[in-house]
Amino acid sequence: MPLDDVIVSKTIVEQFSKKLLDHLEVDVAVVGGGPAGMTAAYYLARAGKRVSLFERKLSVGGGMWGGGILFNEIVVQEDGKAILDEFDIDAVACDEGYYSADSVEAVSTLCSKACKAGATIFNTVSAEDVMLTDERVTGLVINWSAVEIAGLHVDPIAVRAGAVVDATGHAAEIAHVLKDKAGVELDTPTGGVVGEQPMWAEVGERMIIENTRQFFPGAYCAGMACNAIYGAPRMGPVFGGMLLSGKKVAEMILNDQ
Ligand code: 48F
Repeated sequence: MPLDDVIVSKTIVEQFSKKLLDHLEVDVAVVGGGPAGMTAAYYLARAGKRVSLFERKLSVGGGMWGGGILFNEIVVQEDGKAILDEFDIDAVACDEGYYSADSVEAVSTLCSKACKAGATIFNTVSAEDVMLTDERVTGLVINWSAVEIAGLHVDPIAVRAGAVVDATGHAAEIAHVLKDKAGVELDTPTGGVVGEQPMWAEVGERMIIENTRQFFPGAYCAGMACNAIYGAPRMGPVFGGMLLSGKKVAEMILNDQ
């Protein structure tokens, strides 16, 4: 059969439209496809939740691809290694308690496992706002990243979600929307986004687990966003905390829903 270019186009439009329609109401909407967001999406989907993940960029992976200064290796500690094992990501034992993994294998495997578990990833889509109903986050407002980048005046669409996860990394974008735009009080020591602290991996990695929380009704955080929201150190290319935070937020939501 000769290939018909228009049938190719029709197939894409039909299938994508179906996928989007199927995900306008979900149990959990994750914002950000870095290591924390993808880990959260995996555990939630594996437990049977309807999960969509929105990633601004063309590729998922966030800050994981480049390892440290573009040396594409990541470091995890003992706890993080257990998650790499669960995902079947190879890790090499280096100094005692330090493991290294290839960042490309790590990103691609997290992504593949999240998709195979049933999470649906929408790349090139940015969450620009939340739906806030009766003092609770009830969903996201999304638009094409291309629209955002071009600065076009194009209205977004809405996605209803039982829970929203801010996995946007250092920027903590959903928390900022809630604080700066909606003006609501977050469940943090200052009521706002406290802001991340300078690098201190030991404390940052410990705090990120404590800071993985529901910071406003319906809104949870995972990954570096947690330390940005609650005011804890960054940790550079140590990724155990990102994976553990993604797993913890999934467990919290599963417990709450
Ligand atoms: O930054 P990112 O990798 O966050 P993470 O999962 O991991 C942090 C580490 O990579 C690193 C670190 C380790 O020590 O500190 O930074 O917490 O991934 C965040 C993703 O969210 C996307 C962004 O493009 C990135 O891929 N993102 C951010 N804001 C939005 C968004 C938004 N409003 N809508 C959609 N995607």
